[in-house]
Amino acid sequence: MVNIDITAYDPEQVRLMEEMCILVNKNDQRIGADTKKNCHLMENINKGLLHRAFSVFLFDSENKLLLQQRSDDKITFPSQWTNTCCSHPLNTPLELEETNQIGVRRAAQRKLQHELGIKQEQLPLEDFVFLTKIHYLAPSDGIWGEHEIDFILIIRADVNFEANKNEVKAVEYISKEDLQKKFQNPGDWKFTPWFKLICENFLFDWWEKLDNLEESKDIHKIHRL
Ligand code: DMA
Ligand code: MN
Repeated sequence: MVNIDITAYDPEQVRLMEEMCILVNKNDQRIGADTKKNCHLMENINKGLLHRAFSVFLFDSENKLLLQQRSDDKITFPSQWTNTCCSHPLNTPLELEETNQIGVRRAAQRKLQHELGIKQEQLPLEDFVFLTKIHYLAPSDGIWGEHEIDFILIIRADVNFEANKNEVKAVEYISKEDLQKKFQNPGDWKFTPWFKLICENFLFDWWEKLDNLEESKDIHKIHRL
């Protein structure tokens, strides 16, 4: 494994790089665990290292999607605009539990609280709708990148939030039409690669069918993007 000095980054983000992510094979079967740091170094990714992740898309009662701009302190993909919340289930008994994706749901609840200050009571575990999984690889800046099996979770809720500035620089609710316009004309917005991939392949279709999400479920599939 490569050894990279990351002490010049934000100390809190450096601390979080010690979290233990879940290593998986291409079929999302657990094969071990490694630090968030090792999982996100391109040198390891290029050798095949793959981990489990999730992406939450939160829609309010007007069917607007809550977007976040990642903070400038994030080590991977800083300052980029993306979906409501993304992170990793950790290698702990509670977040490893696979029945009904319960471990991933717990991780989603934990990180929506951590990044956006949304109280867990506003996000019951059973309200997350698990749609499908996406396998993708995306470099960030040369040193860092992502290579994940990403569980897609949709939740519809009107929530109160208070962004954690170490994680999130800005938030914005956006309609489908306005997001489509933003893709045409991004101005100074840069989008994360996984958010772009999900938008290009799935999101606008799911958005049309928010009242019938059952139809959009493909829970045994891993889409390779
Ligand atoms: C990682 O997100 C997960 C995906 C789907 C890209 P992240 O970099 O925001 O993770 P964390 O919030 O744990 O730093
Ligand atoms: Mn990751």
